[in-house]
Amino acid sequence: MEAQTLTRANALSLDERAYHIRRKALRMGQVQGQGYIAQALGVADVLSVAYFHALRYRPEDPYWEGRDRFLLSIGHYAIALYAALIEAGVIPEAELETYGTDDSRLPMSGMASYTPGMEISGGTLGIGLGIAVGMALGLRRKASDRFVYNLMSDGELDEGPTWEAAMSAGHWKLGNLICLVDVNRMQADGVSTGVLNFEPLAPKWEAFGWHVQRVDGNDIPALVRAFDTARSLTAPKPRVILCDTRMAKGVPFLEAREKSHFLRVESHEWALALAALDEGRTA
Ligand SMILES: Cc1ncc(C[n+]2csc(CCOP(=O)(O)OP(=O)(O)O)c2C)c(N)n1
Ligand SMILES: [Mg+2]
Repeated sequence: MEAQTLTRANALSLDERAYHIRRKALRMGQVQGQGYIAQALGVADVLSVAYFHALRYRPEDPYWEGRDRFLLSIGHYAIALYAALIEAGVIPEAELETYGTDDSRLPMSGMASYTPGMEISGGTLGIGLGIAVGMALGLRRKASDRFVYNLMSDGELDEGPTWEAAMSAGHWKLGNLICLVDVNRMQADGVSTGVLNFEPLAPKWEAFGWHVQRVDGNDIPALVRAFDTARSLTAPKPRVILCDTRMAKGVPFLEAREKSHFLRVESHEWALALAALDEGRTA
């Protein structure tokens, strides 16, 4: 089954997967007319490398015990993960059209009980890493060789429980835990470092006992190298990949929007957004 996952990954390039993830996120945004679209476009390359290079999973059996766990600590990024799960074949493509509507399995905030492949429920920021630490400890006790990935945002660096969890992971030397931080430098109230300066970021994680890498989160080859390093390292310590991403990456007129946390897009602009994405792809 792992071989099947690899075959799927090889069928299309990671660039193409990221492009498909962006297109699907835009389509879901269009269904609602608004949403956390800039985050989805920004983190699409990270998700492409996660789901089509690194993670072990069975699309037809999302709760397979042998899967790597992928936790979405940031419930509002659900649109991004849905796009990746649809691209990965975990969720049927047609469900994309139900995004955020009544009775949909794809609510606007990530809910574990609604959606296959959604490991935890989101909404309250700052708790994903603590859950990931617990899962990593549990897998270690079962002598499992699977990884727990936790995708979190830079806004969550303002939350105290993040650092309690980070300290615990260092204390327990959780080599099976890989944290991905989407450093898009933005949060609801404005520029992240203006709200609460978290820099210098790498030394903070290092001081908590983590192996730290900082990469351009929109550079797929760099992400592949970082994931490979995180997975192959023998040092008994948790690993964090700080991913510097650009919000709305791939759609320049949305990249230029200042209020990027929750984008409202006019009905005529969706076609323009898709055209801009396609143009960037062929350029
Ligand atoms: C504990 C908690 N506090 C506040 C909020 C409200 N909130 C929702 S999204 C958000 C911004 C958090 O920053 P980040 O995730 O970096 O924002 P983005 O990059 O998506 O703009 C906030 C404060 C929340 N969901 N949970
Ligand atoms: Mg942010």
